[in-house]
Amino acid sequence: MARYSGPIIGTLLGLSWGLTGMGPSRGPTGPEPTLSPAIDTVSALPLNSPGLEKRMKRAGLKTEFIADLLSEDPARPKKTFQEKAVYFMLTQFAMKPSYSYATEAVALDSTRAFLEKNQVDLAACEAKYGVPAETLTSLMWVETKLGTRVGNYPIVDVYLSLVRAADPDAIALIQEKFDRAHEQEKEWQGKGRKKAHRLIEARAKKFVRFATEELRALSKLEIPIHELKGSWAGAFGLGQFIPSTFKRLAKDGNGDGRIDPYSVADCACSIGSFLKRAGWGKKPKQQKRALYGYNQSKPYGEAILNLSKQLGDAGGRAVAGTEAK
Ligand SMILES: [Ca+2]
Repeated sequence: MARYSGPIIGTLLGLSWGLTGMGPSRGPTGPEPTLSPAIDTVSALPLNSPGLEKRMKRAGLKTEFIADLLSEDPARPKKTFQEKAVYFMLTQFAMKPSYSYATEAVALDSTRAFLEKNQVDLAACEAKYGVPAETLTSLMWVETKLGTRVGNYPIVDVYLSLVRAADPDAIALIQEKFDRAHEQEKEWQGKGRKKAHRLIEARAKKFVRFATEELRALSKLEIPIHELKGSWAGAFGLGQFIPSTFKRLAKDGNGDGRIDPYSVADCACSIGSFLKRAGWGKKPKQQKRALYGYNQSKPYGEAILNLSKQLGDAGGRAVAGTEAK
């Protein structure tokens, strides 16, 4: 998931992640965590609450935008508390993500076919940002299996739910579900349970600022946000950008005048641009660091670089943009 970690958002997020077990790594959409039967897809908790509105006002979101977010337009799907998404976000400290699917045989076949089909667009992004087409493709595979798993969570609801999650009833609900989901694990009994409860509450409070900033970014996007779907972590499109990152860094790769999160050309160039800004270069160290900027997980970066290598990005191949001119 692409999150801009430069000076502005970096200050906003970087400092706020200081809590134990609260790293910004959230894993891509691909492998949704195993869902405990304790978590309800349709939550018993209503989305709207006085606290939700108060927090959005305090964050300085425009009154009309808040009203639009909370309005029940019969033409749109009903807004609901995204219990699964909130559960995953607040209990991520107990998850063990796996990227093993990145090296499945199907990964090579699918990415090879994708590379061939999109070679013109990918080559253009490679030339512009110096990130090999194979790496751009590998990243899109790991993030969304090349757009076949972009997530089905309503993005606006995910962020509203995260703001709502700071209410005591929401915190208590997630803590109770956590206990039920982990009742067989020794690690999460006794002191472990208390620690988990503390972390859940701390994360719920910390995420308010993040979520209101993402709602603000959504208000500025030139795409229909109420129809936008994505991951439980609030990321969308082929490259799984969160709204603020999309707003700042997404590119119009095919020059049609709009930035489409589902266009291969736009997305590949957006990823290339992100990685270039994050310090992408020819050295493995630079590449790992740039990928870590995209998603703060070492196995994630390794999975992408391994797949890219298997696709023949051939470390030594001259890559435009990183060569001395
Ligand atoms: Ca475009």
